[in-house]
Amino acid sequence: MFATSQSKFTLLLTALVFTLFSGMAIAGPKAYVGNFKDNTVSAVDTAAGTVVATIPIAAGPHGMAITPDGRWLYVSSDGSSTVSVIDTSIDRVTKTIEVGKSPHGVTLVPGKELLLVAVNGEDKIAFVDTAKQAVIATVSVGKPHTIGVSPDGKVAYISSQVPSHFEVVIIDLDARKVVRTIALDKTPRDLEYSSDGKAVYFTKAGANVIDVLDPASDKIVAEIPTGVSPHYVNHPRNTMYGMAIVQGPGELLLFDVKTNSPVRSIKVGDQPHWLAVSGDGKTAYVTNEGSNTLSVVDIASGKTATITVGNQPRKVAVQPLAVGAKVSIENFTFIPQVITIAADESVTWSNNDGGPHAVAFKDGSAGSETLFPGKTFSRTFAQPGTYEYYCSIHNYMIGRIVVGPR
Ligand SMILES: [Cu+2]
Repeated sequence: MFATSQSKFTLLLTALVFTLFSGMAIAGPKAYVGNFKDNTVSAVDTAAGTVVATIPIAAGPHGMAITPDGRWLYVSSDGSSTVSVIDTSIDRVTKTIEVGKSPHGVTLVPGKELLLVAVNGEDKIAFVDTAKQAVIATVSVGKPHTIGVSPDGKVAYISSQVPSHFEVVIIDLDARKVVRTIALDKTPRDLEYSSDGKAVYFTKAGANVIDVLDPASDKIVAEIPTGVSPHYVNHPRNTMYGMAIVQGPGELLLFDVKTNSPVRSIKVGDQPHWLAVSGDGKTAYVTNEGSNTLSVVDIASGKTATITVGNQPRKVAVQPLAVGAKVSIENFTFIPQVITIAADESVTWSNNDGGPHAVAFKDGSAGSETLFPGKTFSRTFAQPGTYEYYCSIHNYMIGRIVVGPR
């Protein structure tokens, strides 16, 4: 009798909790914006278009890099000597790493647990082991600003801003040695290695062009005309066009990466600074330092929307759409909340929490038994589609598997 009424009560409570939380939306990937004047980082939910957290950070948020799974964000502070590590599942700084005075650009090395930091104030590149969260090596480079790394993780190209000795410095990352330098006539600004590995792009102060360097020959093979004061430049992942931020006219310039010629200019805000592209390559997020906004640009149509962030927004990074097959259950949360896989791939959930959880699907298809701490559950998804799921013990814990074509 007692057992029955207790289980009835549990059922009722579960139904109530489910009703309360079933209206909760799954958040989109987040964009992170460093507000240079406020010493904060704004976390923007790109699905809702709203700032969902403002994270205090050491003075002068400068370079930003986000891990491919979208979990960890690294932010250097040029008014300080640290790189802050933000856990994006809680939007808080969980560690600060001492790297040396006035760190500028930060870049993750593909395929390695390695973050490179341009320590401008101490004329060196710091190699940060992201597992140990500590500097494990340094290589001397004069006044380094930004770092582009080849997709195979073997070489880094660095813009070096030593007065009247401007150059691009090339480091062999395995040997941890400077192997070549390329002399320049003007101060290099942003430098990026294209995601397809075919070009290194950079801009220079006082030159209204994008320099295109062929990493196979280390020769400058083209100069693409821009408006006044080009800054960020790259050919981001999953995009058809190369992209540059042109500060003078306040524009996002799209260029053809085969012919190295301009295609289209899209008006953004005042004094734009940087951009990041969504994981599907469809949307560009542009910081506008002069208008304290983030422009959200639909690349295909050129349509823009605006989100107000903090003061003097400079760098921006966007969580990629997490691709892969692993969901970690931590702190009553599925991390990442949304993942995309191809049909016939499987997903494994690991309970890394202190108590039991269980995976249940909204369509009623087979979920897991109760997963005690340390236990895992795997399921293969044969059919493309969107699979919403939740924890049958804590209904407010929700997630989504997006299964694409084979
Ligand atoms: Cu649970």
